[in-house]
Amino acid sequence: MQNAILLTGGNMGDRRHFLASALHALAAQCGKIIAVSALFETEAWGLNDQPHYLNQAVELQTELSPQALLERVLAIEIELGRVREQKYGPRTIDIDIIFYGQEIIHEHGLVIPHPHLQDRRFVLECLNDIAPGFMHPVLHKTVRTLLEESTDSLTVHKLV
Ligand code: PH2
Ligand code: MG
Ligand code: MG
Repeated sequence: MQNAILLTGGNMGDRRHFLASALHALAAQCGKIIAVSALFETEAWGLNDQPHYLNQAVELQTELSPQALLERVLAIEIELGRVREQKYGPRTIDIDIIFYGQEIIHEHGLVIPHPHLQDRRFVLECLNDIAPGFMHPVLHKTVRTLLEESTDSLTVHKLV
Protein backbone atom coordinates (compact mmCIF):
# COMPACT_ATOMS: atom_id res chain seq x y z
CA MET A 1 0.00 0.00 0.00
CA GLN A 2 1.41 3.35 -1.00
CA ASN A 3 0.34 6.97 -1.06
CA ALA A 4 0.52 8.47 -4.53
CA ILE A 5 0.00 12.11 -5.44
CA LEU A 6 -1.46 12.84 -8.86
CA LEU A 7 -2.18 16.04 -10.72
CA THR A 8 -5.24 16.40 -12.91
CA GLY A 9 -5.63 19.18 -15.44
CA GLY A 10 -7.51 20.28 -18.51
CA ASN A 11 -8.17 23.36 -20.59
CA MET A 12 -10.82 22.34 -23.11
CA GLY A 13 -14.58 21.95 -22.75
CA ASP A 14 -16.22 21.90 -19.33
CA ARG A 15 -13.05 21.84 -17.25
CA ARG A 16 -14.78 21.36 -13.89
CA HIS A 17 -16.75 18.45 -15.28
CA PHE A 18 -13.60 16.71 -16.57
CA LEU A 19 -11.71 17.17 -13.31
CA ALA A 20 -14.69 15.93 -11.27
CA SER A 21 -15.06 12.92 -13.57
CA ALA A 22 -11.36 12.13 -13.24
CA LEU A 23 -11.61 12.27 -9.44
CA HIS A 24 -14.62 9.98 -9.48
CA ALA A 25 -12.85 7.48 -11.76
CA LEU A 26 -9.68 7.55 -9.62
CA ALA A 27 -11.74 6.76 -6.52
CA ALA A 28 -13.53 3.93 -8.30
CA GLN A 29 -10.55 2.35 -10.04
CA CYS A 30 -7.29 3.32 -8.35
CA GLY A 31 -7.64 3.52 -4.59
CA LYS A 32 -8.90 5.49 -1.65
CA ILE A 33 -8.86 9.28 -1.93
CA ILE A 34 -6.94 10.74 1.02
CA ALA A 35 -6.86 14.41 0.06
CA VAL A 36 -7.99 16.67 -2.76
CA SER A 37 -6.64 20.19 -3.32
CA ALA A 38 -8.68 23.23 -4.24
CA LEU A 39 -9.13 23.90 -7.93
CA PHE A 40 -6.51 26.23 -9.39
CA GLU A 41 -6.91 28.32 -12.51
CA THR A 42 -3.49 28.33 -14.13
CA GLU A 43 -1.82 30.01 -17.06
CA ALA A 44 -0.73 27.47 -19.69
CA TRP A 45 2.86 26.33 -19.34
CA GLY A 46 4.82 25.35 -22.46
CA LEU A 47 2.68 26.66 -25.29
CA ASN A 48 1.16 29.96 -24.27
CA ASP A 49 -1.39 30.50 -27.03
CA GLN A 50 -4.04 28.34 -25.37
CA PRO A 51 -6.76 28.70 -22.73
CA HIS A 52 -5.98 28.66 -19.04
CA TYR A 53 -6.06 25.27 -17.31
CA LEU A 54 -7.86 24.08 -14.25
CA ASN A 55 -5.53 21.94 -12.13
CA GLN A 56 -6.02 19.90 -8.98
CA ALA A 57 -3.83 17.61 -6.87
CA VAL A 58 -5.20 14.30 -5.58
CA GLU A 59 -3.60 12.07 -2.98
CA LEU A 60 -4.64 8.44 -2.96
CA GLN A 61 -3.80 5.32 -1.04
CA THR A 62 -3.35 2.56 -3.57
CA GLU A 63 -2.50 -1.12 -3.80
CA LEU A 64 -1.57 -0.71 -7.46
CA SER A 65 2.08 -0.75 -8.48
CA PRO A 66 3.29 2.44 -10.18
CA GLN A 67 3.09 0.68 -13.56
CA ALA A 68 -0.45 -0.58 -12.91
CA LEU A 69 -1.48 2.86 -11.66
CA LEU A 70 -0.13 4.45 -14.85
CA GLU A 71 -2.08 1.95 -16.98
CA ARG A 72 -5.32 2.76 -15.14
CA VAL A 73 -4.73 6.48 -15.35
CA LEU A 74 -4.12 6.31 -19.11
CA ALA A 75 -7.27 4.21 -19.50
CA ILE A 76 -9.27 6.79 -17.50
CA GLU A 77 -7.98 9.57 -19.77
CA ILE A 78 -9.23 7.61 -22.78
CA GLU A 79 -12.59 6.84 -21.08
CA LEU A 80 -13.01 10.57 -20.55
CA GLY A 81 -12.41 11.17 -24.26
CA ARG A 82 -8.84 12.37 -24.32
CA VAL A 83 -7.26 12.57 -27.75
CA ARG A 84 -3.49 13.00 -27.79
CA GLU A 85 -2.38 15.64 -30.21
CA GLN A 86 0.25 18.27 -29.69
CA LYS A 87 2.87 18.04 -26.94
CA TYR A 88 1.95 20.65 -24.29
CA GLY A 89 -1.15 21.47 -26.40
CA PRO A 90 -4.72 21.90 -25.18
CA ARG A 91 -6.44 18.85 -23.71
CA THR A 92 -9.69 17.85 -22.01
CA ILE A 93 -8.01 15.81 -19.30
CA ASP A 94 -4.49 14.96 -18.26
CA ILE A 95 -3.69 12.85 -15.20
CA ASP A 96 -0.04 12.74 -14.17
CA ILE A 97 1.57 10.73 -11.39
CA ILE A 98 3.72 13.23 -9.48
CA PHE A 99 4.90 11.16 -6.50
CA TYR A 100 4.56 7.51 -5.54
CA GLY A 101 5.60 7.43 -1.89
CA GLN A 102 9.34 8.04 -1.82
CA GLU A 103 9.97 5.82 -4.86
CA ILE A 104 12.27 6.89 -7.67
CA ILE A 105 11.41 5.35 -11.03
CA HIS A 106 13.01 5.86 -14.44
CA GLU A 107 11.28 3.71 -17.01
CA HIS A 108 10.13 4.33 -20.54
CA GLY A 109 6.91 6.32 -20.21
CA LEU A 110 7.08 6.42 -16.41
CA VAL A 111 9.34 8.81 -14.54
CA ILE A 112 8.55 9.44 -10.86
CA PRO A 113 8.84 11.95 -9.27
CA HIS A 114 7.52 13.89 -12.23
CA PRO A 115 10.71 15.33 -13.77
CA HIS A 116 9.42 18.91 -14.16
CA LEU A 117 7.34 19.44 -11.04
CA GLN A 118 9.93 21.75 -9.46
CA ASP A 119 9.85 24.02 -12.56
CA ARG A 120 6.08 24.51 -12.63
CA ARG A 121 4.24 26.74 -10.22
CA PHE A 122 0.91 25.26 -11.32
CA VAL A 123 2.03 21.86 -9.98
CA LEU A 124 3.67 23.20 -6.81
CA GLU A 125 0.69 25.33 -5.75
CA CYS A 126 -1.67 22.37 -6.08
CA LEU A 127 0.69 20.07 -4.18
CA ASN A 128 1.29 22.69 -1.50
CA ASP A 129 -2.44 22.85 -0.85
CA ILE A 130 -2.55 19.22 0.37
CA ALA A 131 1.03 18.16 1.12
CA PRO A 132 3.31 21.13 1.91
CA GLY A 133 5.62 19.03 4.06
CA PHE A 134 6.01 16.22 1.51
CA MET A 135 9.72 15.57 0.91
CA HIS A 136 10.90 15.28 -2.70
CA PRO A 137 12.88 12.03 -2.67
CA VAL A 138 15.51 13.24 -5.16
CA LEU A 139 15.81 16.96 -4.42
CA HIS A 140 15.44 16.41 -0.64
CA LYS A 141 13.33 19.54 -0.29
CA THR A 142 9.73 19.85 0.81
CA VAL A 143 7.00 20.97 -1.54
CA ARG A 144 6.75 24.17 0.51
CA THR A 145 10.43 24.95 -0.04
CA LEU A 146 10.25 24.13 -3.75
CA LEU A 147 7.33 26.53 -4.05
CA GLU A 148 9.18 29.26 -2.13
CA GLU A 149 12.16 28.82 -4.46
CA SER A 150 10.09 28.70 -7.66
CA THR A 151 10.97 31.27 -10.31
CA ASP A 152 8.07 30.34 -12.61
CA SER A 153 6.14 33.58 -13.18
CA LEU A 154 3.05 32.08 -14.85
CA THR A 155 -0.07 32.96 -12.88
CA VAL A 156 -1.84 30.49 -10.61
CA HIS A 157 -5.12 31.40 -8.85
CA LYS A 158 -6.72 29.34 -6.16
CA LEU A 159 -10.47 29.14 -6.72
CA VAL A 160 -12.73 29.31 -3.68
N1 PH2 B 1 -0.08 20.57 -18.69
C1 PH2 B 1 0.74 20.47 -19.72
C2 PH2 B 1 1.32 21.62 -20.39
N2 PH2 B 1 1.02 22.87 -19.77
N3 PH2 B 1 -0.06 24.16 -18.16
C3 PH2 B 1 -0.86 24.26 -17.09
N4 PH2 B 1 -1.11 25.44 -16.56
N5 PH2 B 1 -1.44 23.15 -16.52
C4 PH2 B 1 -1.21 21.90 -17.03
O1 PH2 B 1 -1.75 20.89 -16.49
C5 PH2 B 1 -0.37 21.77 -18.16
C6 PH2 B 1 0.20 22.95 -18.70
C7 PH2 B 1 1.14 19.16 -20.24
O2 PH2 B 1 0.64 18.12 -19.58
MG1 MG C 1 0.86 16.78 -17.84
MG1 MG D 1 0.16 13.37 -18.81
